[in-house]
Amino acid sequence: AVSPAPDSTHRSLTRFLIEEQRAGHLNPELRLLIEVVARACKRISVAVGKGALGGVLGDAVAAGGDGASINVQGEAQKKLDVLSNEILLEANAWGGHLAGLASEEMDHSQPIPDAYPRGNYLLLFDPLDGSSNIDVNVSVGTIFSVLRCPEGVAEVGDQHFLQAGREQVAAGYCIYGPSTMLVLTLGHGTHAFTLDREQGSFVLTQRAMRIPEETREFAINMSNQRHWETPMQDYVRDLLAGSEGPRGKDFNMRWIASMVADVHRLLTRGGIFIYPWDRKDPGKAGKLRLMYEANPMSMLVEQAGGAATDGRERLLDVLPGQLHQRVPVFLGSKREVEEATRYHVTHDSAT
Ligand code: P6P
Repeated sequence: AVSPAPDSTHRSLTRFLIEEQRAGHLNPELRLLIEVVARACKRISVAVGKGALGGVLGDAVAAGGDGASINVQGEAQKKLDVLSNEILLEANAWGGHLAGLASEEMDHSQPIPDAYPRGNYLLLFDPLDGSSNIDVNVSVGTIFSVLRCPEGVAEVGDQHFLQAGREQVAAGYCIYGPSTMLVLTLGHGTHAFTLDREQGSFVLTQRAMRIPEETREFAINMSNQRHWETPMQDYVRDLLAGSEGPRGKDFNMRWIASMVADVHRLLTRGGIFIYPWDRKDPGKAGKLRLMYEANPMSMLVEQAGGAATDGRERLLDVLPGQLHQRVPVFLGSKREVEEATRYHVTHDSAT
């Protein structure tokens, strides 16, 4: 029998990472980090998949037992938020590949405990993004970002994480949907792996994802429309005018309100995802967090041929001022992101 051509065999994540290491795209320490995060995501997938049968739905209870537990974002934590955070912390403590971790669910970053060896990387994550969708059985996900720890740091603190998104050495998410998929970039393309539950391993199912440069699909929460700034109002007005307006084509809208699911859709078939600044919370620059939501998603999108801005400048060039800062997000099909950004830049230069 003729053996299958080398590329016809499904590659496991491990084989893919070995080949990337051989290509010089990552070193053994970073490979271990990615494999540990992927293994933690498999455990989160099992917990999420149990739903009501796992006894982990609903709000986490505050330590004192009275009322819901509230995180640093001021949001009620779900039991699965806390569980997912613990799974990622425990999985990454002993490996020796990290100098510290930061999470949406933790007020401050944490150095690796003294009991374990320390490595050269910093891991940031949103352990379970979109968790308000858990209770209504909608896809949610884990988002992660990897930075290098600056040289000669004895004890990692928040300030060591404050690097622009262009400094990321790897980024990815795991989406817990009808299938569980890990989408990953090491700076050489964006690649998708599907969890084979029988083997318990991620299998490469899409190498080098490409986002179409044009799109007819936008994702935004329209209920905030009256709170947007003028260029945002103008841009969406023209989208809604469709073929009868200046854009000359009709658009469709999707909003899952789970960033991982909305971004996975546009990575797969194109689209633009927007969470703009709004005057509902004028003190906050939008709702999404720069370090562990916008930056990793922007790297994945750019590596797939898309674009990402904060409405004015490239998102990966935004210099962070604090760990949990928020940022307006425009990302997806390159031409559409450029068009939405043009409305903002033109408006600014005219005022
Ligand atoms: P809204 C989920 O809570 C999240 O952080 C993102 O996953 C999602 O894109 C956004 O907020 C949804 O926000 O205001 O539409 O509920």
